[in-house]
Amino acid sequence: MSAGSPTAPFRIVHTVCSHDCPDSCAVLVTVNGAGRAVKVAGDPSQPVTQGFLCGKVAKYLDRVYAPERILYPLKRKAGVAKGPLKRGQEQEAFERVSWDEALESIAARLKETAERHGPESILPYSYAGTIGVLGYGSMDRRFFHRLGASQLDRTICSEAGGVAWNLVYGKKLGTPTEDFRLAKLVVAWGANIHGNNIHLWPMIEQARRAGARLIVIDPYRTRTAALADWHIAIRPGTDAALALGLMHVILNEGLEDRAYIAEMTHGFHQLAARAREYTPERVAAWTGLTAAQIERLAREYATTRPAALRMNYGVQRSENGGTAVRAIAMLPALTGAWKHRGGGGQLSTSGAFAWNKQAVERPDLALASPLKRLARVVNMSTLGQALTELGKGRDQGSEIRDQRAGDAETRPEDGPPVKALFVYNSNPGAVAPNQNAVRRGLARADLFTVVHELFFTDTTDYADYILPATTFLEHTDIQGAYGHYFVQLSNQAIEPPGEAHSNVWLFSQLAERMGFSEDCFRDTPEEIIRQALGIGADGHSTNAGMEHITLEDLKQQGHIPLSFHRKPEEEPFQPYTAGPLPTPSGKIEFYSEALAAKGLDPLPGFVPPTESRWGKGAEQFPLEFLSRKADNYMNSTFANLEGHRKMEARLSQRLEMHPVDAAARGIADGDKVRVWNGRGSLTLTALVPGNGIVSVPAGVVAARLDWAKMHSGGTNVNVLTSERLTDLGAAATFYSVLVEVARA
Ligand SMILES: Nc1nc2c(c(=O)[nH]1)N[C@H]1C(S)=C(S)[C@@H](COP(=O)(O)OP(=O)(O)OC[C@H]3O[C@@H](n4cnc5c(=O)[nH]c(N)nc54)[C@H](O)[C@@H]3O)O[C@H]1N2
Ligand SMILES: Nc1nc2c(c(=O)[nH]1)N[C@H]1C(S)=C(S)[C@@H](COP(=O)(O)OP(=O)(O)OC[C@H]3O[C@@H](n4cnc5c(=O)[nH]c(N)nc54)[C@H](O)[C@@H]3O)O[C@H]1N2
Ligand code: SF4
Ligand SMILES: [Mo]
Repeated sequence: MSAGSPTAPFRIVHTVCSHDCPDSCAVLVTVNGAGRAVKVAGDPSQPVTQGFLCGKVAKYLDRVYAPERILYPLKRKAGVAKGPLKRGQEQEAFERVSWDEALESIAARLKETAERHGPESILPYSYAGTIGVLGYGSMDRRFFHRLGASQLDRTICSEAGGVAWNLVYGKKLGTPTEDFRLAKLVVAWGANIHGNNIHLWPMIEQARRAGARLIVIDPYRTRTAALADWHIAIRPGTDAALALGLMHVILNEGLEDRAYIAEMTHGFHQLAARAREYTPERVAAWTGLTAAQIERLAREYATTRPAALRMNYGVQRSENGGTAVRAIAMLPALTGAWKHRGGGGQLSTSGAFAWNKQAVERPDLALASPLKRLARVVNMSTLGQALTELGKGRDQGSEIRDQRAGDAETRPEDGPPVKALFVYNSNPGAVAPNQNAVRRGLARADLFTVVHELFFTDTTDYADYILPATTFLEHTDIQGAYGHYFVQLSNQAIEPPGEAHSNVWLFSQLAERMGFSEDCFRDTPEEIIRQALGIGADGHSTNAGMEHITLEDLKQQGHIPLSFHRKPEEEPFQPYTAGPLPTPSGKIEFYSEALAAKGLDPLPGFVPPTESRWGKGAEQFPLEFLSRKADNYMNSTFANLEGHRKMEARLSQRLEMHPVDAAARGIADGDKVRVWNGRGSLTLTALVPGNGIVSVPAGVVAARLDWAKMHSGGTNVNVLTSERLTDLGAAATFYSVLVEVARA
């Protein structure tokens, strides 16, 4: 399956899609005799990929061979100020330099910055451009630990939900994706399966052919919602109330599983007392549903077996989204849904992959840094503040620390201002909240910025140096998943174009220029893969769940299931059916002493988001704004490619409005509208459906994430989002935003 004969005209290489998607598809790349990739296809032998790719990656060669790829290291020309550049003309602001010159200059500048301002004045900024173990965080982490650079708290995506799930279950495990086909009821709760997690869809279709129903709980009418048996268009940010209302009905009607609760859970009586407060009538007033709907949903959920809950990260991008996820996560524990194969639920499967992170990331190298300790932590979801406020003596960190429930570490946040920013695997100029603050920070003349990228993004416009990066076809990596249980090897299929180099290569080279002498900076990708697997003397992994895996087998097979998922038919994996669990009580925690000890509510409760229809700001900005992901992009990735833009054209730069809200403002479909709040303003084109099929409830508007530089005004939806953080996990709140809209 891996490399074929070099003399054959074509070979097929096993790779893994490394985009930030739960599906982590096995991708077969056909490479011709000239070393050019000519086809990408889903691996039919991978049980979740099932031989197909999403629309975005089916067109992947458009990205790999895009004429706009950055091919050489570039340096900002003297006298050219940082700031938005016109598309297609970015090159003119930069001059080509050799890798040697770039690496020498960057190393010299980092050394000087560390000496003058302390190493913590250097901030790495990365997220999930690739989720391969090596590309996401290996040599880069070693490099920044050894340097003593600030650590980045990677909260922009899943931290609120992750912390919440772990408070309840101790570890992120879930119903195997393949087992959703056995469910009789699937509830997609804040999960756009059809748009963001397409490989779960065939399982649901199969379940429905056998009589299952699909219920979608989402304020927005996604493709998933449009295809559901029942779409519940809940008001944004009110999910904790709904979950507690369901508990109320379930307990009132005696639909809970007493035996399961007694054996597996902690704090049932406290939770029951709390749930008693959440009558269907009260919950109806918050969520916008009727009491009858809430009762019906509770009964259907609690009495259908197996019932599978697919939560994704939509719920937790809201101010109190952590608590909401906690409450929802408790539902299958209350009904004992985990006991029935095909039931239970999934937020993420990532907890199953016990990579040897210590060996890969080497946090111990911090002791060899000038700090001789781990560096301060800066929250990536408040990048605007970090670049404009840090070092001014204001301890904006305390708020962040207090909010980080379930996390005992001290996280000092004040210290020197950020003087150097090293961006890779991310496009903060487009994806980070409060874009105007981010831009003000990035534009600082005294900030030295390096960006390792494939394209001229919203972020490279602010770079001093741009370095060319690789796609997953061009480097080797190993990958787990957050939507299945397979370890997969991604082999390098083609040579990188021009002088592009991988993240591992870049930080290994930089380490050498910095004079870091530790051997680990010279590790090859294969050596790091062995370390990640914890390969022991007998050639097998020593990681829990991977003991049967050897690198040789992975090279042969491409994908290997984790040990508990090897015989899915004879020995199906059903998480949380036997204890003890890795929570403080060893049980599923309805009640959390850990939260109580921090002075936080130990039980889930509903608190309306401050930035919502119940907040003070609603007088001035009465509409709740969903700054959504695009179905045909991957966050901001692909938004520059013509073919992907065509697929997304119907909704690109549109503001989706309910006819009632549009009429109240004299807005008609196709009108140019200004969308604004206290943080910024954006011009979009109104989309007001005339056919009665509305995508958003009254009071809610929606638009999609893309590249800011594609807009005439040079900003995208994140000019409206805030740096306020979630209740748990100190994560971003992309779905708690108020705006007003008027005809432009
Ligand atoms: N096509 C495509 N696929 C992607 C991505 C992409 O950008 N495009 N991004 C990838 C990434 S990074 C991630 S993290 C995953 C995320 O995958 P999902 O978690 O599915 O992501 P979202 O689209 O943020 O949220 C899911 C749904 O939650 C809804 N929602 C918003 N607010 C609320 C609320 O208060 N309550 C409820 N019940 N629902 C709410 C949204 O309308 C949305 O339809 O998808 C990955 N896959
Ligand atoms: N308004 C709003 N904002 C959002 C979201 C939302 O739903 N709404 N979603 C949030 C979420 S869930 C997430 S996960 C974040 C995602 O934020 P990011 O992780 O920044 O995601 P992308 O926009 O995909 O940008 C990744 C960049 O990494 C580059 N890249 C890819 N592979 C490599 C590589 O191997 N090396 C290097 N050096 N670079 C590489 C890509 O070209 C791309 O420009 O966005 C968040 N922002
Ligand atoms: S983006 Fe997701 S669905 Fe598409 S190929 Fe990659 S892993 Fe598969
Ligand atoms: Mo994400």
